[in-house]
Amino acid sequence: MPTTPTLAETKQRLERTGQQHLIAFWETLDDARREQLLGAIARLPLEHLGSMMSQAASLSKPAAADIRPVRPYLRTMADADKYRAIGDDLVRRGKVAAFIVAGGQGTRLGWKGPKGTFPATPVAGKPLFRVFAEQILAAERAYGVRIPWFVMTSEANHHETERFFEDNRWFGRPRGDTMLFVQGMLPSVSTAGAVLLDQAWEPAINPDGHGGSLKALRQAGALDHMSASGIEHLCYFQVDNPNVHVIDPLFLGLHVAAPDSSAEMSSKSVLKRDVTEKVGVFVKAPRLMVLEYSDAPREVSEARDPDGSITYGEGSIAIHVIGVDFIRKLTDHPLGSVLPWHRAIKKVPFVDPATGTRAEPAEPNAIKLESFVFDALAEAEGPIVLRTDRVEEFAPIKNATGEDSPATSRALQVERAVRWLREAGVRVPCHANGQPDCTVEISPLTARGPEDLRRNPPQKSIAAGSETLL
Ligand code: UD2
Repeated sequence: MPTTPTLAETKQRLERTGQQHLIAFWETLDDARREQLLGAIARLPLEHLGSMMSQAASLSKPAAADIRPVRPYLRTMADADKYRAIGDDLVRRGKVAAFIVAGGQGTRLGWKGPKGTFPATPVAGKPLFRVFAEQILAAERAYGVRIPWFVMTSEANHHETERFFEDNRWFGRPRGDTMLFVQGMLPSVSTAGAVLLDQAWEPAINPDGHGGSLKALRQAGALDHMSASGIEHLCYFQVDNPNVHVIDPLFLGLHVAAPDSSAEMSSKSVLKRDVTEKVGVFVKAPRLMVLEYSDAPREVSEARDPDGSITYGEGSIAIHVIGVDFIRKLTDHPLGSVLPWHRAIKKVPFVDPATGTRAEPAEPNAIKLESFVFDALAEAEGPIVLRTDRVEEFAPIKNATGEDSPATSRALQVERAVRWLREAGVRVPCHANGQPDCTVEISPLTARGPEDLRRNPPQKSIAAGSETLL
């Protein structure tokens, strides 16, 4: 453990980097707070802030003329079975781990705890973390293998997340097969470049984005752990999507064996619902990238092919497979990773160093820097995209109401369950408008897809108006 720098050393560093105001209240602090402040300052990348901010400010967006559509693989492709078998083999040989990013603050949902503790499923109200854990457990049973699960949290939710896993006895999996680690934090900075103080003894900090997950994996020793246990590929997903197929053999098979893939990084897409849907899309410019909806010129976001289909329609659902060696390559960098910095201008409460009063700004006053994991695609050799089906794999919970809310997610979860049951020959009652006349939930431990239901049908029909948990 490195020792905390002394006050004299810290003063010199603050003077060198123009951040002296961070110790403006030194004389008013007790010993414990002083120690806390020196430790917090020691963790700030003050020497690099200027270059990070100017890099973020000059981040260029591709011009419309340089943007081309991508050609995704389709689940219905002719040799899907061949790739599925390759993926199955990879999982069976213990080459694969699951990786969730769960460090976000989940402010839009308005849920007080970590988002993974949110009750998400339509009948049992299972929390998101349980849904994912049961999927992993089901895959472990099906393949007869242990699948480690890496869980990235942030300083704001780590302890609560850990307690939740503990209270739930690690969801029936061996304790050592789930590894929780904390992502990095960065200072929130005024538009003039001064690090803000959240309290007189505490700089304002924010999580460094899901792109920070790569550096965090390395710093937590997770990459070494993976290499030592033979894990070569990580199935990356977000905390907000209960319909994700955490372990998908077709996706894994394409990632390692598609002719144009070099197994560094692969991504899943769904077709955009309409041109105005607010999702990032995969484009080539000329390298594969995710173009955020806010960055897309209108002639790109609204372009249509002669047959009426959306030209740039491959929406990103934030599901990737990432090679462990590729993460090592990306994180061989003095700042932890080669990913570019993005900036967001936000309202951040702060203590005014001149007056000592804490202000709640009415207007955005601060720059938060973060990096995005999908920017790694531009660094990858031969990244590929697999288009999947929206109902099958994308039921995000982001907002309290309206689009991408718990209600829309539950409806999609039911729609998928009904689809699986019908494919397996189970009769499902419906209303005159075709909507199912039942609420049904299929536990990942009951079936990982319609094939499991076909092999092992739970019942012949579902009762009208029922709430059924299978
Ligand atoms: C993300 C994508 C969007 C689309 C969508 C699909 C970005 C910028 N946009 O939008 O293009 O693919 O998802 O659902 O990513 N997280 C951390 N640490 C952080 C920040 C986020 O772990 O510092 C996690 C967070 O817990 C969540 C995920 O990353 O699991 C997505 O975060 P978000 O809610 O900020 O992204 P969103 O929904 O705006």
